[in-house]
Amino acid sequence: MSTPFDLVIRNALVATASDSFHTDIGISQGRIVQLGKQLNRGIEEINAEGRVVTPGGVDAHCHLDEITSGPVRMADDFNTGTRAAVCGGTTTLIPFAAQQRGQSLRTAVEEYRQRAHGQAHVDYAFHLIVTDPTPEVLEHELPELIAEGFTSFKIYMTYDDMKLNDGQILDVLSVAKQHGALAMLHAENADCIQWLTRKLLAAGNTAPSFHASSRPMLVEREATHRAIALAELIDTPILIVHVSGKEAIEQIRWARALGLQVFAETCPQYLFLTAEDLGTDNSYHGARCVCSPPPRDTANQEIVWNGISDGLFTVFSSDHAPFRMDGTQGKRPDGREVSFDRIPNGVPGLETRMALLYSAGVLEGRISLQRFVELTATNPAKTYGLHPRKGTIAIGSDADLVIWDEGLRTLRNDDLHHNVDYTPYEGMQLRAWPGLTLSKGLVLWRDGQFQPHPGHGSLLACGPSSLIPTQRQA
Ligand code: DUC
Ligand code: ZN
Ligand code: ZN
Repeated sequence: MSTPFDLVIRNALVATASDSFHTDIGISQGRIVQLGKQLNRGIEEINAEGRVVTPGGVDAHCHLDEITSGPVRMADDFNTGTRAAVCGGTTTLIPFAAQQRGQSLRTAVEEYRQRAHGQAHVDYAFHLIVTDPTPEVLEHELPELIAEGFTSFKIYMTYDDMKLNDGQILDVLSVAKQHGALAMLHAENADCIQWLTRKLLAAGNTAPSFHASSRPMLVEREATHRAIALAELIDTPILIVHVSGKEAIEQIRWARALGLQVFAETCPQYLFLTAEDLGTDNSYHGARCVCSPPPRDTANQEIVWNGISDGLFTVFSSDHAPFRMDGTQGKRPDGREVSFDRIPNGVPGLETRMALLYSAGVLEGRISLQRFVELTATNPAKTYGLHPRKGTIAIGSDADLVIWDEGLRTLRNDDLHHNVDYTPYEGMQLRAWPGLTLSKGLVLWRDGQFQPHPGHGSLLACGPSSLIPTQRQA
């Protein structure tokens, strides 16, 4: 008698980025080893009859346990962040190892490795954040880290403690080109934001709602254009992160029309929130939705939806940046209501990303199931060099899967598993939620129950991005 599979998922309607097909899925030692009908028995079997099965989500932009200044602390570490991810159908995360100015990049990576070690329920990789591109970083540390599997890095064009000037950006892009890495750009014009902030504060406009006025669309448009020009000068691909609306999208379409390799990411906050969620009065409630770039308006939401459906966007990420509303370490530093420019930036979204797009995208007819899989799993895995191990359902891939439950439900923070005390999407009607999440063959979420396995997740080394033509790689 043939050896049984460790697990067989029967009668699945599997969706990949290119197809949908009915199949059983045979899993052994954490990998998909066979696809086909009427597979041999498994030691364990799950019947997925009538249900859609997609690859586990790959969230390629989230912030966990980052080192912050003053009293502020991120609410999620690698344990609670990956817990929330699993319960929302995400099985691979790519958070950041952020260099602090004056610190070696290598030391930063070691610090984040330690922070994550033994904590994560699912696999993760790191993007680097380069804030101090010294000759040592550019000539030695970055090339060595790229060779070790840290093949992407984020460059900030704003935030005083992190931003690079144009010359520094060119330096980092040139290392990316030479060594086959991918640079991700946070595109907002720092000087314009600073100037507008000064004026707003001087006029006594301190409420969270003024966060949006201090970062209008044009500051994002200008920086997006500049990022594209800098990348063009170096002749290297870039990815613009968290694109919020029309004017930035126009720049990206323009660049693409010229044949430049400019990729783009958007996030749930630009589909489901508007600047009105930051408040229309002086109340502090809107602090919960303060993130950068800020949410825009419903017309911009529609334009972002167009980019979701017509292929403009390469990846759909959460930009989960977890800060609590209560206590002293989150949106109220030291327990105080602060002016808009001092509110920690970010919204939680690791757990809700997949279900929001599945509900409002697939089940409301805006995008196909294939495009959903492409945006939430396959493209992020390809973009950051984790495909085909991650991001697809294929023989040899890790058995990272989601079995979907369709049916109306109301989104409540009380039902979520992050360590944040709110969700910006409280009360929204959803049409689906993951019924079961499998990570490397292990059931971690089933019928509303989380089955913890801290340490089940390990650090992945990323290969070169599939978006970068091979002749560019060193
Ligand atoms: N913006 C960022 O650039 N990072 C974290 C959160 C945010 O709002
Ligand atoms: Zn950013
Ligand atoms: Zn971010």
